Amino acid sequence: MTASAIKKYFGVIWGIILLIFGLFAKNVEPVQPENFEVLNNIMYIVDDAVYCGQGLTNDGTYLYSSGSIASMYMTCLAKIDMNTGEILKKNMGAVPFEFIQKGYDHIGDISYYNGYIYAPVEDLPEEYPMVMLFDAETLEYTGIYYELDPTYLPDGIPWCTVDAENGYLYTSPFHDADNIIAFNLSDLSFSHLIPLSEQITRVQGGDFIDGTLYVNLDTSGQYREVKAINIHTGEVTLVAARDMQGADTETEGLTISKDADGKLIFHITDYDRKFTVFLRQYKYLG
Ligand SMILES: [Ca+2]
Repeated sequence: MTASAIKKYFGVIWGIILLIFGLFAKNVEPVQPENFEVLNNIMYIVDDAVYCGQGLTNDGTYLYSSGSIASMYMTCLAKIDMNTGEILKKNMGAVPFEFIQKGYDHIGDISYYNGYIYAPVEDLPEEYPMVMLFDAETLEYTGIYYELDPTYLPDGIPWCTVDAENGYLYTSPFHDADNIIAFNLSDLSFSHLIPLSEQITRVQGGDFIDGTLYVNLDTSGQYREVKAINIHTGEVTLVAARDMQGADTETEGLTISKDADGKLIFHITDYDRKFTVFLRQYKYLG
Protein backbone atom coordinates (compact mmCIF):
# COMPACT_ATOMS: atom_id res chain seq x y z
CA MET A 1 0.00 0.00 0.00
CA THR A 2 1.40 3.41 -0.95
CA ALA A 3 1.80 6.22 1.56
CA SER A 4 -0.95 8.23 -0.14
CA ALA A 5 -3.35 5.25 -0.02
CA ILE A 6 -2.64 4.80 3.69
CA LYS A 7 -3.34 8.47 4.21
CA LYS A 8 -6.63 8.20 2.34
CA TYR A 9 -7.74 5.13 4.31
CA PHE A 10 -6.79 6.84 7.53
CA GLY A 11 -8.82 9.87 6.44
CA VAL A 12 -11.92 7.77 5.74
CA ILE A 13 -11.66 5.92 9.05
CA TRP A 14 -11.13 9.17 10.88
CA GLY A 15 -14.20 10.62 9.14
CA ILE A 16 -16.32 7.70 10.40
CA ILE A 17 -15.00 8.17 13.93
CA LEU A 18 -15.91 11.86 13.75
CA LEU A 19 -19.39 11.01 12.55
CA ILE A 20 -19.99 8.66 15.49
CA PHE A 21 -18.56 11.00 18.11
CA GLY A 22 -20.22 14.01 16.51
CA LEU A 23 -23.58 12.61 17.62
CA PHE A 24 -22.46 13.09 21.21
CA ALA A 25 -21.07 16.63 20.85
CA LYS A 26 -22.19 19.03 23.54
CA ASN A 27 -22.32 22.80 23.40
CA VAL A 28 -20.64 24.20 26.51
CA GLU A 29 -21.82 27.62 27.55
CA PRO A 30 -18.87 30.02 27.78
CA VAL A 31 -18.25 32.01 30.94
CA GLN A 32 -18.69 35.70 30.28
CA PRO A 33 -15.29 37.35 30.58
CA GLU A 34 -14.76 40.85 31.82
CA ASN A 35 -15.21 43.30 28.89
CA PHE A 36 -17.02 40.70 26.74
CA GLU A 37 -20.80 40.22 26.61
CA VAL A 38 -21.64 36.79 25.17
CA LEU A 39 -23.95 37.09 22.14
CA ASN A 40 -23.77 33.67 20.51
CA ASN A 41 -22.22 30.23 20.93
CA ILE A 42 -22.67 28.30 17.68
CA MET A 43 -21.52 24.69 17.35
CA TYR A 44 -20.17 23.00 14.23
CA ILE A 45 -19.61 19.25 14.29
CA VAL A 46 -18.10 16.63 12.00
CA ASP A 47 -17.61 17.90 8.43
CA ASP A 48 -18.88 21.42 9.13
CA ALA A 49 -16.18 21.77 11.79
CA VAL A 50 -13.51 21.11 9.16
CA TYR A 51 -14.49 24.31 7.36
CA CYS A 52 -13.96 26.58 10.35
CA GLY A 53 -11.29 24.89 12.43
CA GLN A 54 -8.56 27.42 11.68
CA GLY A 55 -9.31 30.98 10.66
CA LEU A 56 -11.92 33.73 10.49
CA THR A 57 -12.42 37.03 8.72
CA ASN A 58 -15.37 39.23 7.68
CA ASP A 59 -16.36 41.80 5.07
CA GLY A 60 -18.82 43.65 7.32
CA THR A 61 -21.73 41.45 6.15
CA TYR A 62 -20.46 37.87 5.98
CA LEU A 63 -18.00 35.78 7.93
CA TYR A 64 -15.42 33.68 6.11
CA SER A 65 -13.66 30.72 7.70
CA SER A 66 -10.76 28.40 6.91
CA GLY A 67 -9.83 24.89 7.94
CA SER A 68 -8.04 21.78 6.78
CA ILE A 69 -7.48 18.05 7.13
CA ALA A 70 -3.97 17.46 5.86
CA SER A 71 -4.40 13.67 5.78
CA MET A 72 -7.24 14.04 3.26
CA TYR A 73 -5.61 16.85 1.27
CA MET A 74 -8.53 19.07 2.25
CA THR A 75 -7.96 22.81 2.52
CA CYS A 76 -11.30 24.46 3.18
CA LEU A 77 -12.90 27.88 2.95
CA ALA A 78 -16.48 28.76 3.82
CA LYS A 79 -18.81 31.75 3.73
CA ILE A 80 -21.02 32.07 6.82
CA ASP A 81 -24.07 34.11 7.78
CA MET A 82 -22.73 36.41 10.47
CA ASN A 83 -25.93 36.40 12.54
CA THR A 84 -27.11 32.80 12.34
CA GLY A 85 -23.81 31.01 11.75
CA GLU A 86 -25.30 29.13 8.80
CA ILE A 87 -22.67 27.97 6.30
CA LEU A 88 -23.74 29.47 2.96
CA LYS A 89 -20.94 28.35 0.66
CA LYS A 90 -18.07 25.86 0.86
CA ASN A 91 -14.86 25.11 -1.01
CA MET A 92 -13.26 21.88 0.19
CA GLY A 93 -10.29 22.06 -2.20
CA ALA A 94 -9.22 25.68 -1.86
CA VAL A 95 -5.47 25.26 -2.34
CA PRO A 96 -4.80 23.89 -5.86
CA PHE A 97 -3.24 20.44 -6.10
CA GLU A 98 0.01 21.78 -7.60
CA PHE A 99 0.66 23.50 -4.24
CA ILE A 100 -0.61 20.55 -2.19
CA GLN A 101 1.96 18.41 -4.02
CA LYS A 102 4.66 20.77 -2.79
CA GLY A 103 3.43 20.28 0.78
CA TYR A 104 1.26 23.39 1.14
CA ASP A 105 -1.49 21.75 3.16
CA HIS A 106 -2.38 24.26 5.87
CA ILE A 107 -4.41 27.51 5.80
CA GLY A 108 -4.14 29.61 8.95
CA ASP A 109 -6.19 32.61 10.13
CA ILE A 110 -7.39 34.62 7.12
CA SER A 111 -8.11 38.28 6.28
CA TYR A 112 -10.66 39.92 3.96
CA TYR A 113 -9.64 42.92 1.87
CA ASN A 114 -11.05 44.44 -1.32
CA GLY A 115 -12.99 41.39 -2.49
CA TYR A 116 -10.18 38.95 -1.68
CA ILE A 117 -9.48 36.52 1.12
CA TYR A 118 -5.80 36.77 2.04
CA ALA A 119 -4.90 33.28 3.23
CA PRO A 120 -1.63 32.41 4.96
CA VAL A 121 -0.56 29.02 3.63
CA GLU A 122 2.40 27.09 4.99
CA ASP A 123 4.30 24.08 3.76
CA LEU A 124 4.89 20.97 5.85
CA PRO A 125 8.45 21.88 6.98
CA GLU A 126 7.23 25.46 7.68
CA GLU A 127 10.11 26.89 5.61
CA TYR A 128 8.49 28.82 2.78
CA PRO A 129 5.42 30.76 3.95
CA MET A 130 3.00 32.07 1.34
CA VAL A 131 -0.07 34.27 1.14
CA MET A 132 -2.60 33.12 -1.45
CA LEU A 133 -5.52 35.25 -2.64
CA PHE A 134 -9.01 33.78 -2.98
CA ASP A 135 -12.10 35.39 -4.51
CA ALA A 136 -14.42 36.12 -1.57
CA GLU A 137 -17.49 35.73 -3.80
CA THR A 138 -16.67 32.27 -5.18
CA LEU A 139 -14.08 31.12 -2.58
CA GLU A 140 -11.93 30.04 -5.56
CA TYR A 141 -8.17 30.60 -5.88
CA THR A 142 -7.42 33.69 -8.00
CA GLY A 143 -4.05 32.55 -9.31
CA ILE A 144 -2.34 35.21 -7.19
CA TYR A 145 0.14 34.15 -4.55
CA TYR A 146 3.10 35.72 -2.78
CA GLU A 147 6.12 33.97 -1.33
CA LEU A 148 7.05 35.79 1.86
CA ASP A 149 10.53 36.52 3.14
CA PRO A 150 10.86 33.79 5.81
CA THR A 151 13.62 35.55 7.78
CA TYR A 152 11.34 36.39 10.71
CA LEU A 153 8.93 33.48 10.26
CA PRO A 154 10.83 30.44 11.58
CA ASP A 155 7.72 28.31 12.19
CA GLY A 156 5.44 28.99 9.24
CA ILE A 157 2.71 31.60 8.93
CA PRO A 158 -0.13 31.01 11.41
CA TRP A 159 -2.18 34.12 10.63
CA CYS A 160 -2.24 37.35 8.66
CA THR A 161 -4.36 40.47 8.62
CA VAL A 162 -4.56 43.45 6.28
CA ASP A 163 -4.17 47.03 7.52
CA ALA A 164 -5.46 48.89 4.47
CA GLU A 165 -5.24 52.29 6.24
CA ASN A 166 -1.46 52.15 6.38
CA GLY A 167 -0.83 49.69 3.55
CA TYR A 168 0.51 46.67 5.42
CA LEU A 169 -0.17 43.02 6.04
CA TYR A 170 0.74 41.90 9.55
CA THR A 171 1.74 38.48 10.83
CA SER A 172 3.99 36.90 13.48
CA PRO A 173 5.62 33.60 14.35
CA PHE A 174 3.34 31.15 16.16
CA HIS A 175 5.66 30.59 19.14
CA ASP A 176 7.40 33.19 21.31
CA ALA A 177 6.83 36.25 19.13
CA ASP A 178 8.79 39.35 20.15
CA ASN A 179 7.73 41.28 17.05
CA ILE A 180 4.85 41.77 14.68
CA ILE A 181 6.11 41.57 11.10
CA ALA A 182 4.79 44.14 8.62
CA PHE A 183 4.83 43.40 4.88
CA ASN A 184 3.97 46.00 2.24
CA LEU A 185 0.42 45.33 1.08
CA SER A 186 1.25 46.26 -2.53
CA ASP A 187 3.65 43.36 -3.19
CA LEU A 188 4.02 41.66 0.24
CA SER A 189 7.71 42.54 0.40
CA PHE A 190 9.12 42.87 3.94
CA SER A 191 8.60 46.34 5.42
CA HIS A 192 9.49 46.45 9.11
CA LEU A 193 9.27 44.86 12.53
CA ILE A 194 7.07 46.14 15.35
CA PRO A 195 8.90 45.21 18.60
CA LEU A 196 6.39 44.18 21.27
CA SER A 197 6.34 45.39 24.88
CA GLU A 198 5.86 41.77 25.95
CA GLN A 199 6.34 38.44 24.24
CA ILE A 200 3.21 36.72 22.93
CA THR A 201 2.96 33.02 22.12
CA ARG A 202 0.68 30.52 20.41
CA VAL A 203 -0.64 33.31 18.20
CA GLN A 204 -3.57 31.70 16.41
CA GLY A 205 -5.40 34.63 14.82
CA GLY A 206 -5.45 38.35 14.30
CA ASP A 207 -7.51 41.23 13.01
CA PHE A 208 -6.97 44.95 12.47
CA ILE A 209 -9.78 47.43 13.06
CA ASP A 210 -9.96 51.15 13.93
CA GLY A 211 -6.19 51.50 14.01
CA THR A 212 -5.57 48.64 16.45
CA LEU A 213 -4.27 45.12 15.91
CA TYR A 214 -5.90 42.36 17.96
CA VAL A 215 -4.51 38.85 18.43
CA ASN A 216 -6.10 35.65 19.70
CA LEU A 217 -3.72 33.65 21.87
CA ASP A 218 -4.03 29.94 22.66
CA THR A 219 -2.58 30.54 26.12
CA SER A 220 -2.24 27.52 28.39
CA GLY A 221 -4.20 26.97 31.58
CA GLN A 222 -7.65 28.18 32.47
CA TYR A 223 -7.85 31.22 30.19
CA ARG A 224 -7.50 32.02 26.49
CA GLU A 225 -6.47 35.63 25.94
CA VAL A 226 -7.27 38.32 23.39
CA LYS A 227 -4.70 41.10 23.36
CA ALA A 228 -4.50 44.47 21.60
CA ILE A 229 -1.32 45.77 20.00
CA ASN A 230 -0.53 49.40 19.26
CA ILE A 231 1.09 49.18 15.80
CA HIS A 232 3.09 52.39 16.38
CA THR A 233 4.54 51.64 19.83
CA GLY A 234 4.24 47.85 20.02
CA GLU A 235 2.51 48.13 23.40
CA VAL A 236 0.53 44.98 24.23
CA THR A 237 -2.58 45.18 26.43
CA LEU A 238 -5.05 42.53 27.60
CA VAL A 239 -8.54 42.87 26.09
CA ALA A 240 -10.23 39.78 27.53
CA ALA A 241 -9.33 36.52 29.27
CA ARG A 242 -11.87 33.81 28.47
CA ASP A 243 -12.41 31.15 31.14
CA MET A 244 -12.48 27.71 29.48
CA GLN A 245 -13.87 26.03 32.62
CA GLY A 246 -11.27 23.31 32.45
CA ALA A 247 -12.19 22.25 28.90
CA ASP A 248 -9.23 21.17 26.76
CA THR A 249 -9.96 23.83 24.15
CA GLU A 250 -7.64 25.13 21.47
CA THR A 251 -8.65 28.62 20.42
CA GLU A 252 -8.18 29.39 16.74
CA GLY A 253 -9.46 32.20 14.48
CA LEU A 254 -10.36 35.80 15.23
CA THR A 255 -12.23 38.46 13.35
CA ILE A 256 -13.93 41.66 14.48
CA SER A 257 -16.95 43.44 13.04
CA LYS A 258 -19.13 46.33 14.25
CA ASP A 259 -22.77 46.35 15.27
CA ALA A 260 -25.29 49.08 14.40
CA ASP A 261 -24.09 51.15 17.37
CA GLY A 262 -20.46 50.94 16.29
CA LYS A 263 -19.56 48.50 19.09
CA LEU A 264 -16.87 45.95 18.25
CA ILE A 265 -18.08 42.37 17.90
CA PHE A 266 -15.39 39.73 18.40
CA HIS A 267 -15.89 36.42 16.57
CA ILE A 268 -13.64 33.62 17.85
CA THR A 269 -13.46 29.92 16.98
CA ASP A 270 -12.54 27.34 19.63
CA TYR A 271 -11.71 23.72 18.78
CA ASP A 272 -12.33 20.97 21.35
CA ARG A 273 -9.42 18.90 19.89
CA LYS A 274 -11.89 16.18 18.90
CA PHE A 275 -14.76 16.87 16.53
CA THR A 276 -16.38 20.16 17.46
CA VAL A 277 -15.68 23.79 16.65
CA PHE A 278 -17.50 26.56 18.52
CA LEU A 279 -18.03 29.97 16.96
CA ARG A 280 -18.28 32.40 19.86
CA GLN A 281 -19.44 35.97 19.37
CA TYR A 282 -18.92 38.70 21.95
CA LYS A 283 -19.73 42.38 22.19
CA TYR A 284 -16.75 44.37 23.45
CA LEU A 285 -17.76 46.49 26.43
CA GLY A 286 -14.36 48.05 27.12
CA1 LIG B 1 -8.55 36.83 11.10
